[in-house]
Amino acid sequence: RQVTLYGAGMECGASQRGPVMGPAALRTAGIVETLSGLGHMVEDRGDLRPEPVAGLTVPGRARNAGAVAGWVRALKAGAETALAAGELPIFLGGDHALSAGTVAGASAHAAAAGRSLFVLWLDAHTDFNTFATTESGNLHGTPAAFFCGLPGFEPFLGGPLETPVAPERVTMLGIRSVDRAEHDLVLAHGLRVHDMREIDERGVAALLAPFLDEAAAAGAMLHVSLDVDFLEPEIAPAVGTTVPGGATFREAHLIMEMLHESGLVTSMDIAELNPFLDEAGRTARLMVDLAASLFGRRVMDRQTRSRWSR
Ligand code: DIR
Ligand code: MN
Ligand code: MN
Ligand code: MN
Repeated sequence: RQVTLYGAGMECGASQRGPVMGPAALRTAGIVETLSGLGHMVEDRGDLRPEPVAGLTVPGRARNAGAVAGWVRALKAGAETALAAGELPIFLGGDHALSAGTVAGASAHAAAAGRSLFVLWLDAHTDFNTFATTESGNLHGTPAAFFCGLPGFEPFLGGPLETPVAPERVTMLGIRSVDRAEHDLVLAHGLRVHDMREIDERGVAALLAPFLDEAAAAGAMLHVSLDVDFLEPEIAPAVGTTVPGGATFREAHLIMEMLHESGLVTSMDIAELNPFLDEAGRTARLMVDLAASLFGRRVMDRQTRSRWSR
């Protein structure tokens, strides 16, 4: 399958400047060469541009709603087009509001293809605020609520989302910062949220395995959305919203290796990289290395196919 890269250097959903440079940093860290070197056909399609959205005003605290809406519309269309063309698109962020567009596009494509969409959300945050609950006004805290079809997001598309993702098909790993109202919404909608405590106690493999088994049994598409702040800040400092106690290097790589062996991933986001906060590119390089694990890099060829082989 052709792997395609799309820059989505939005930062209007974030609190700090810098994510606009994320796509360039991932390219500089060698994402094209790394994935090509694993034997994939990789094509960098350059940067997407937001659609112009004029005169959009929203009640409440949300900041830059019009600018974010322009990106959401462009990314939804971009994801649908890429998937319809048989590509495996990777969206290079850019703040995490980008996933409102990419996941909406993936779910629209899945619905048209008669398949279900599963979403793996790797993040310190559940990003399940709405226009009504956001305390910060930063719309990167809302994309999961949007693509699960919660009410009040009409400004994003200029109407309702016609193909929401079923919340029970969303698994979140790495969670350790959730606002109060957001917490209640997540529980009410039945997402599978595994916080860091659960990772400590059970390990990432035990949490991820049943989700992948279910997605495989359903013949589903799988979108993976990776927020840099999923990771422990000591290994991934280049993000504006670090939270201590994140996933370790090996936990993150194990997830990527399992995803590769599942053969299920059909689209991906790498979100929230802020190169302005990086240390000599080490976070950008780590993100590229994680992508490499998802696309098949490993140390030893296994003698026996693991349960993740298909
Ligand atoms: C917080 C933080 N829940 C908010 N969210 C972040 O602003 O809604 N998401 N940082 O990445
Ligand atoms: Mn996020
Ligand atoms: Mn986050
Ligand atoms: Mn964020």
